[in-house]
Amino acid sequence: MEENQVLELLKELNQDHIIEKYKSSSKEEQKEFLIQFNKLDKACRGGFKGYLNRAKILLEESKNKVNHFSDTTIEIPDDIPHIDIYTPEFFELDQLGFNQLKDTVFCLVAGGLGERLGYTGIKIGLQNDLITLRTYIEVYTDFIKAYENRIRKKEKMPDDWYIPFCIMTSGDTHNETVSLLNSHNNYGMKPGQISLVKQSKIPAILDNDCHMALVHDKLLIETKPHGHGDVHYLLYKYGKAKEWVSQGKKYMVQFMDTNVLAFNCVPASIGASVKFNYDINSVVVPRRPKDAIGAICRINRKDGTSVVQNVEYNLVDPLLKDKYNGKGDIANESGFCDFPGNLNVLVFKLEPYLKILEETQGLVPEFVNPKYADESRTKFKTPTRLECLMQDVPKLIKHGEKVGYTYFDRWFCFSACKNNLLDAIEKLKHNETGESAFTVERDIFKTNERILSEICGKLKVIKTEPENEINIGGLSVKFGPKIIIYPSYAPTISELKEKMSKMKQGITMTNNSILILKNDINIEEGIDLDGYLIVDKDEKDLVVCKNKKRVVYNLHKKGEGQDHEKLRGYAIFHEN
Ligand code: UGB
Repeated sequence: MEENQVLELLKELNQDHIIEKYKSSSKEEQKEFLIQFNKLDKACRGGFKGYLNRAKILLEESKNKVNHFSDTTIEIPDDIPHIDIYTPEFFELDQLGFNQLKDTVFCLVAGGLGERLGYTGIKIGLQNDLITLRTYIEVYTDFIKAYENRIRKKEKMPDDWYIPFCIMTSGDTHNETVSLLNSHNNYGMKPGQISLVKQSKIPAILDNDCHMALVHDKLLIETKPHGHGDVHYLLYKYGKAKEWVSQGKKYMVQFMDTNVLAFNCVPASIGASVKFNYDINSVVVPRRPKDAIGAICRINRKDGTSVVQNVEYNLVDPLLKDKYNGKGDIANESGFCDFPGNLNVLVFKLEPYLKILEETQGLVPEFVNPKYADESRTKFKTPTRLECLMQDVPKLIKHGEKVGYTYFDRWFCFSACKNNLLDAIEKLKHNETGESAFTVERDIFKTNERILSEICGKLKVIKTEPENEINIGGLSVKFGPKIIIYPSYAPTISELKEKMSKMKQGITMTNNSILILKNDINIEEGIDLDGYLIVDKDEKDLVVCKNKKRVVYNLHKKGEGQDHEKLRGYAIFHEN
């Protein structure tokens, strides 16, 4: 659009404050504005006109507190299969899913800025434990490479075969993602294996009249992220879903940026999609009150139909108060809510998914969530924007595609890094979930300990000395035995269990020891550990390691240390 068309459109859209600013700006600023305006017009679905029209309707509804659930009743969805990880059913699904991995693609949504976390870099570049210092992206690519390795071990695959890995970036994360990938040689992925799709930010809105916000009084429109739901539009727009279907790929797993434990349940979730013939399958776990995860509810409509869907966390409390228990988001006797929680680990059968994209362009419904400045609900505390959610694809289906949910134990597959240290401490003190860098690190060790002892029955921890325990902001945090299992050692729980079952004596370790298992190796006899041990080659005899090496956790003063240490409030040092 040329200058006069832009100004006309601004007039039509009731943006006189921008026209005024335009007129009082320099030629240089005007030029920059016109470039931005044209880019944003393309980025918004339906251009500025479409975007602001939709915003107007949604803001009006929000102002009037329109309740989209008014004609509905809410029930606990009671038909979600609970996959008991201790039973043969889990291993059947794990194996079934593993068999599909050669025809599966992975898609990571990583466009979020992580405002609650307050990390300076992109979240996938953050170290998820301080012992190996592996970043999130490193662990994810390690899983994909380990899957490929095991598939090649089982069957002959063409040399140029790989599991495609797509990453959704955004204006906030794209450049850093590209440079992270470049500086690590794409983490050993093959040429063409990683594809990036970039979401655009969209205009921020000042008030119910849809005046657009300008950046710090400059002649530039302020922009904000549109939400992770953009992933579907981008997979449509860039032709990725179509490309994968034409390559014969069958399933796609979508996942979020900071939950490495999700990979414990990925193969079994694909297996559940196969066994129950789900077109769309979401992983769910027990949900704690006030958790920042959506609640999966059965919604019965007035016309007699019903649907099981995610109710996003900001809506859970008022909805349950109004429609369910009169009390809101509270715990039952088990300490959890009656409704399971969403993890955004989504498994799609690709053919029906592509059909949905072709019919809808992957445009999941938008919503608005303004923080109002006062009771009149006309002005906002900070500019707002429309958002959309990746878990809302079920709202697009028209042909009876089968939507399912698969329920796992929470400790097994969920621990995300979302909150800064202070917020996490406050949440934990109020018995809420911390979801921060130190809770993820603690949970990785604990989960591996439980998998080896409870699921594989092969770990004995001997308490000989005090736990590594530090006091973070008044909270006592125990790290216990630190076990790190690389995907290269066992990319699936089935393989881990098999390897462990062949280990004659199993693993005995003291409660402050560190054990790292790496590479596709076999340990025939077992491990007896009091210290720090990396096992990365075949071992026939009992591996006895008594080196008294320890990892010591040292509290940091506020703001001290490197960024990934600041986020945790501590650093480690290796003691000999
Ligand atoms: N993301 C993008 O790629 N683009 C965006 O514009 C925004 C985000 P958040 P939140 O299991 O923990 C989700 O902000 O609000 C990426 C689910 O909606 O962490 O915590 C971003 O990079 C909720 O139901 O999401 O809520 C990240 O990878 C529940 O599943 C992902 O999207 C919850 O996560 C999520 O972004 C959870």
